[in-house]
Amino acid sequence: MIGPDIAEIAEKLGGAADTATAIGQLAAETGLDVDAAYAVQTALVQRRLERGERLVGLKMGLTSKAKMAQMGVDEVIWGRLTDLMRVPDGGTVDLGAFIHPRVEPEVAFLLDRLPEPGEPLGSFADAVRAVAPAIELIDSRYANFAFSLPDVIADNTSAAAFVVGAWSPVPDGLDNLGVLLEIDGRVAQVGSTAAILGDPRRALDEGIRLAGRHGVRLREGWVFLAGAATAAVPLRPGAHVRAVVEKLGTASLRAAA
Ligand code: OOG
Ligand code: MG
Repeated sequence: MIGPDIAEIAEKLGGAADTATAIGQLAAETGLDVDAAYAVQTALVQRRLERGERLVGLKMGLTSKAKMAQMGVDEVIWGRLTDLMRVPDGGTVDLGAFIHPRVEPEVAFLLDRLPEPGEPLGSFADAVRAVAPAIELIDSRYANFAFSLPDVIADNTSAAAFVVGAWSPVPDGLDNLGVLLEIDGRVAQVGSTAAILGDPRRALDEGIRLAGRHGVRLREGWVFLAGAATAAVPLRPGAHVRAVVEKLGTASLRAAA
């Protein structure tokens, strides 16, 4: 039997992102399973690298129950971040580049040297140099933001843009910090870092393990987004978005009017 055409699916998803035009789901009709979906993601990100973008990190998805419930998918997933996706803290994003953007509050890690394959993972403090509040802007390339697990993996887990606030040294506990997502000064979502796999540090273990299965190693200097602590909120023109994480501070962005 001939398997799904990885390059063709990556081209469709890449085209959808480039033109900010939604497409229909692809996995069911092409027989895409999780492994093939990661192969599509690799090809999709390769397309960006060929245009001169650089890999700058990894992101986790669906690490919180709120997100799993919102999206109707219940497995932890990971995707890749490139330099072009990064928006400076307090920066403005042009909504014309997106289909139906949503924002979610996250915790980011700045990675230190990670163990070689086979070497035991030392302490979290050895692997992570600093921590920061972050906002992820997700933008599914699928119509109505609706997808199956292989669909969202192929679509680089809806990655579109991200903002990282100021880095701080790793505090003692990261497992129960209050998280707010504010839109125009009003609280839109409330949560806790406990929502991220019980402790966002666990997201790093999962990221190393799951990406490792596909031969991807996390690199020193990379940004690691541990996953949203709350459900995501639609980003409207002119909105000012701020994520607040207790002890870590804030990250913000503005949507152009
Ligand atoms: C998939 C990406 C989920 C998170 O933090 O849980 C994600 C989606 O919801 O479109 O980035
Ligand atoms: Mg996210």
